[in-house]
Amino acid sequence: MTDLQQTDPNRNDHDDLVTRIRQLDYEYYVLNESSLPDAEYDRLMQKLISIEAAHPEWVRDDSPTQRVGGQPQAGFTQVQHEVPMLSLDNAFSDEDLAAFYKRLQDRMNTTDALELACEPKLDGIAISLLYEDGRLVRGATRGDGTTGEDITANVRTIRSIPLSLRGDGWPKVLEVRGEIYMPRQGFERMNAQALEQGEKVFVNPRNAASGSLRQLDPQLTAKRPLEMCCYSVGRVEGGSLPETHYDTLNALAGWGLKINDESRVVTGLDDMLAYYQRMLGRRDDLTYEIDGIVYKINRFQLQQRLGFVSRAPRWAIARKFPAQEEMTRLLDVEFQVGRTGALTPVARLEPVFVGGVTVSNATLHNMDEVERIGVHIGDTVIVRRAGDVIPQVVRVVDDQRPVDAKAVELPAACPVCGSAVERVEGEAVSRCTGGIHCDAQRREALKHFVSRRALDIEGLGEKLIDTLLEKGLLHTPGDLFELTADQLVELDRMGEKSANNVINAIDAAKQTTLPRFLYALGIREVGVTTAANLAQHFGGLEKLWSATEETLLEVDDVGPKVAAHVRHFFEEPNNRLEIERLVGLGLTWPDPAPASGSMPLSGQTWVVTGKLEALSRDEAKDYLQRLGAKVAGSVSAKTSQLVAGPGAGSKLKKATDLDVPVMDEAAFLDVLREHRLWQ
Ligand code: 5U1
Repeated sequence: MTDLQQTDPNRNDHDDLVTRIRQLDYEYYVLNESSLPDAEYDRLMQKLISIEAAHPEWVRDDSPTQRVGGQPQAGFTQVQHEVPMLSLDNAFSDEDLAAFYKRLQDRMNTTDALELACEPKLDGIAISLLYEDGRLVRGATRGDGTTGEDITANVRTIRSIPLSLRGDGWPKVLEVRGEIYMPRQGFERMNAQALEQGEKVFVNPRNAASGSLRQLDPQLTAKRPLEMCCYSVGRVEGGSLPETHYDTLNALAGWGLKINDESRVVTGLDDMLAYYQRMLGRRDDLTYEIDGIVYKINRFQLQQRLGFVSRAPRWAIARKFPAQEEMTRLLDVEFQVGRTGALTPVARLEPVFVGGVTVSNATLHNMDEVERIGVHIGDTVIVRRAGDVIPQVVRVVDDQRPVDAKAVELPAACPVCGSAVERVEGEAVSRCTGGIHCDAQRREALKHFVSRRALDIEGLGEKLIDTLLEKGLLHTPGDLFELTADQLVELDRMGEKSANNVINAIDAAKQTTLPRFLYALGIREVGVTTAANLAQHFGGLEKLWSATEETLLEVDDVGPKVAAHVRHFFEEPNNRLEIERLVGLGLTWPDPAPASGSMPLSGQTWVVTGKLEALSRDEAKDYLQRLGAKVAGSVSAKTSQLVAGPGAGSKLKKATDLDVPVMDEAAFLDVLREHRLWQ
C-alpha cells in the first residue's frame, strides 16, 4: 500500500488515495459501516487536498475533493427526461391492493400466483442520476415527469451518490432513479438546532429534503444530512441489465449505488399483504420515513407487456400507510412546566386520527414557534405524528381562521407556582423562576430521577409520585430512600404486596452506575451520553464535583454551555447536600470502565437490528461505544456480532448467510451486565 506519510507524492500515490477515500465513503455512506475513526478519515482527506493543491493537473471531477462546487448558481436549468419519470397509482386499502392484483392476473390471463418485487416507499424527492461511461454527469428533479431541473451541483454533495460507478459491467449510459431523503435523526437534529437558535424549522423530513435540494448554493446543500436510495432505471444504452427488477437493484448495489435493504420478492397476494403488515409494524423503527409500500411486477418482460396508462405504469402500485399529517381544530393552548422550568405551549385539539392513533394534544415547542407558524386559538391546523416523536402542530390552514380566533399569549407568571416567567436573552424558551419550589419542576425532577434511563425504579410511576407529593411524603429524591412499606400501605389502592415491591425496587436501585446517577440528577443539558462521557472522563464523582469549567471542556461532547450548567449544579449547596444525603442513604456505584486503549470490545464491529424491549437502539449503541465497539448500520463479513430483536429482517438473514454470530436482547443485556453497565 502507498505510504501516505511520503512528502513528495507521485501520481500513483494520488490515485491510491482517491481509491481509498472512495472505498471509505462507500462503506460509510452506502453500507453504513465505518471502518476508520473520523479523525483518520479527515487526515486522509486533508492529505488528498494538499496533494491536489500541489498538482491541480491530477484533479478529476470525480475526486472526493470535488463534491462541493464553487460559486452559487443563478438558477436551475431545465432538463428533458428522454424516458418519462412515471408516477405511481395508489392503493388505500387491502381491497384496493387485491383489486390491483386481480387486474394484473386478468390482463395476463392467468390465475397463477404472480411474482412482485416490493419495498418501502420513501417519503422524499424523486431524482434522476445520469451516468455516462460510469461517471455522474447529471442529477435532475422529476419535475412534471418530462421536464425537470438540473441540480447536478447539489446531488454531487450527497455522499451516498457515487461520482463514479464501482466495478464493471455497467451500461455506457445508465440513468438511475430513486429518492433523495433526509433520515429522521438528521432531520430532528437539524430542527432541534434551528429551534434552539430561534430559526425556521422544517415541517417534515420531506420538506427539509426538498428545501435542501433547491439551494442555489451547493455549499448549503452539502451541510444537510441527505441520502439517496435508488429504485429503478431510466435510459440504458451500450449495455444490458438483468431480466428482473430485483436483480437490477442488486446490480445497482454492486455498482456502488444505495438500494433499500428491505427490498424483497414475494409471490401471491397473501405474501404482498403480509409484507405490508410487517413493514407497517416496523415503520417507526426505520431510520427514515416511509409512506407506504411499492409493489412492482418483477420481470421486465411482463412489465412491458402490461404497459402504462397516462403517467402511471399498470405493473406497479403504492399501497399507502395511514397519513402522518391530518387537519383538526386548535381548541386551546395551555402551558406545561418541565423539569428545568421551561414553559411549553401545548395545543389542545379536537381529537383526530393521525399516524395510527387518536391525538388530542400536540406540542407547539415554544413561543417563537407559535409566532413563526402564526397560530391562533380556533384555527384549523395540520397535526403531524411520525415515529416516536410527540405529535406537533406544524402549520395553520390558511383562510380558515374564525372571526373570534384568539392570539396565544405567554403567561407572565408560572401557571403552576405563580413565580415570574423569564426569557433568557438569545434563548427561545421561557422559564418559570420557581426552581425546586415549583411543584411542576419538583414533580418532573422526581419522575426523571426514577425513570428508566436514570435510577430505573420499577413500580414508581407518575401516579404514585403525584400521590406521594400530595401527601407530603416526598420532596426531594433522598426522601424516596426513607419511605417505608407502612407509609405506602396507607395510600389508596396500595396493598401490602405492592408496597413491599415498591420498597424493594427502591432498595435495589441503590446499586447503580455513575452514568445513571449523573443522568438522574437532572443537570441541564446532561443527557445519557454526556453523563456517560463525564463519568468515563473523571472516573468518579469527587473529581467531577470539583472540576473547573476548563477541565469540563476536555470531555467529549461538552461545550461551554454544558460545562457551565455542570459547574453551576455542583456549586449549588443544596445539590451538594442532596448528593451527600443520597450517598449516606446507601447509593453506590462501581468505578466506570477504563477510558480507552484496551476497551472490552475494541476492534469489534457490532450491528443492532429489530425491536429491543429494555432499551432503545440508540441506548444499545451508546453502551457498545462505551465498551469500545464500532457500531455499523449494516451487516457484512466484517461484522463481529449482530444483536437481533423481534422483527429483525434482512440484517438477520444476511448475518446467518455470512455466519456472523447473532445474539438476542437477553444475551446482549448479559454482556452489558458483565461489564457492569446493566443490572
Ligand atoms: N420505492 C419506490 N418508490 N418509487 C416511486 N419505487 C418506486 N417506483 C416509482 C416511484 C415513482 O416509479 C416506478 C414506477 C418506476
